[in-house]
Amino acid sequence: MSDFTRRNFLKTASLASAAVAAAGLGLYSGKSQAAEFKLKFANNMPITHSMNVRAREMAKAIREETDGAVQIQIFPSSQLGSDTDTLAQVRSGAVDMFALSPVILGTLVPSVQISAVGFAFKDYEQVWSAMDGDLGAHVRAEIAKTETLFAFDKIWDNGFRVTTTSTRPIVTPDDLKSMKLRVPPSPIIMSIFRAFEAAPTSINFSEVYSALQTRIVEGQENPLTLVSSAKLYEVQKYCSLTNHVWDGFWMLGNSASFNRLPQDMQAVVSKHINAAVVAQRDDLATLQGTIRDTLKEKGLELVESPPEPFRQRLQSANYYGDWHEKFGDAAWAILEKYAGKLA
Ligand code: X2X
Repeated sequence: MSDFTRRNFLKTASLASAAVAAAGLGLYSGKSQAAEFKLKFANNMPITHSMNVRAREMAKAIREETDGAVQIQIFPSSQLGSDTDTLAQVRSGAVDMFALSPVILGTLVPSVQISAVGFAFKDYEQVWSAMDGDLGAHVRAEIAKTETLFAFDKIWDNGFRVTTTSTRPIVTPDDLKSMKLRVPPSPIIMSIFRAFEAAPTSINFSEVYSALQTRIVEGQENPLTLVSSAKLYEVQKYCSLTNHVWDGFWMLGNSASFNRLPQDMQAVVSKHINAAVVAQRDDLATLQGTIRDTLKEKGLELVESPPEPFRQRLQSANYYGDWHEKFGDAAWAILEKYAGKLA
């Protein structure tokens, strides 16, 4: 008998006579038991994205290890609403878990955007040391201050954001001038493209494909792996390797929903979530090897955009100075501990 089955048995036994408890044993043991706890997990990624592939494995492992007591239902592709809507739902508890990028969570908790400062992280070694280290811990503490939300330990990978367009390639910052670009509902992403004097407009990811298709905007910016899995290559021509911001997805939980679970079940859920995230990071790392060829085969024209002129433009627009002031000296020092001096 597993711990969870045993506990259910004891619970039953304390409520009823021994004879009823004995019958109850048959009811509670085995995997056919009805879920005691159903948790809704929402995200904006396509069903084929590594996040959702690993989330399905994670849900299965959690169901098995809790003998069916905890059931996680996955809602990919913004099925429950746009990111803005779903953020409201996870705050109210209508959704129990939500994978959300720090750049969008910044509309609620501005300080979490610190991981998305432009051209801060040079590579994944810096990213994971920061996010699994003190920078991640700082941000999770900020999220916990909301009291309604918390973040699990590990952040899913989205990737380094690049810029796709249908009208012209982006090689230097000047190419962005007045360009109608979709950005997520995100203060920090909005600000970087304002510094480049583009014409950024906030659109939720669920609307991006159609906004590009109908040419409401000329371009958008997202990691190569997502340009591929969301098939944005079908409605874009150029892909400029700007790599301006690293992005991930915090696995947010509604605190009250999670606290309803007994502590041992909480531990099982956290363990499998963190394991799924680590595996998903590896999946995207493996994909990096072939993603450029995949996108070229789909007809995208890949363009190099050397970072230095972009970084200089941010310096002269006082982008680093402004964000340093907003995040504060202490948080900025944590970022620079991993990313090196930024200004
Ligand atoms: O909306 C986006 O661009 C995405 C999918 O990258 C985020 O969730 C920030």
